[in-house]
Amino acid sequence: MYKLYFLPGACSLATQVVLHELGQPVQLINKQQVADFNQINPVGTVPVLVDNGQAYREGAAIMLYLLDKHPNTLLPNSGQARLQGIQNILFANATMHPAYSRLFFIAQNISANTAQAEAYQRASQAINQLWQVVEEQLAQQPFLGGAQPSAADIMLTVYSRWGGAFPVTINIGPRTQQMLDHVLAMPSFQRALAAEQAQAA
Ligand SMILES: N[C@@H](CCC(=O)N[C@@H](CS)C(=O)NCC(=O)O)C(=O)O
Repeated sequence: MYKLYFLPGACSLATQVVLHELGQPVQLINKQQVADFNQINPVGTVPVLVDNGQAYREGAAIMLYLLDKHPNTLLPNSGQARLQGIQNILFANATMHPAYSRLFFIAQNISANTAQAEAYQRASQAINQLWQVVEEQLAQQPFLGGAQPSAADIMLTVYSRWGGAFPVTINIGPRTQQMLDHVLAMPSFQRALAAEQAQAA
């Protein structure tokens, strides 16, 4: 069985949703309850996936590892469609995620009120531009990967939930909102949220 180190609501939620989509049992371990997490990941971040005693780090790499290992419809197997799917995963993990990470950074590191307000404003502007890119990509298809949810749609849905924790206005277009609502309602997503809550209790 896979082991997944997670933080409630963090990007590791997308890894858990994908494991459910793949029909893979997973043991969840809350990072906050691990005495020396830096032994597991020297960078201190989740997700960390353990498979057969081997620890895998970095969300996008973990995603590709799992999607290559188990048959699925979340990432095409070959050709241009696969390249586009990988591009979408990297857009989520390496572009959208860091744009949201700025909000967490501001909350934790900038205390002066005016500086904080300005930083939030700039950071949310950058996020909104990225959501606009997503909205345009969804003009021809309901999900980033086409007719059905892809790994990147799951990742973006996890990140979309973060904005509410900060004093910012995040503008999400109607097509994107429809995609997010669909992914959020997927049984695998709801199961992952419930499993995180059960761990916190
Ligand atoms: N590039 C890393 C970034 C992961 C990341 O930033 N994870 C956040 C949660 S979304 C984290 O673990 N932060 C440390 C903490 O909050 O203690 C990855 O994709 O795995």
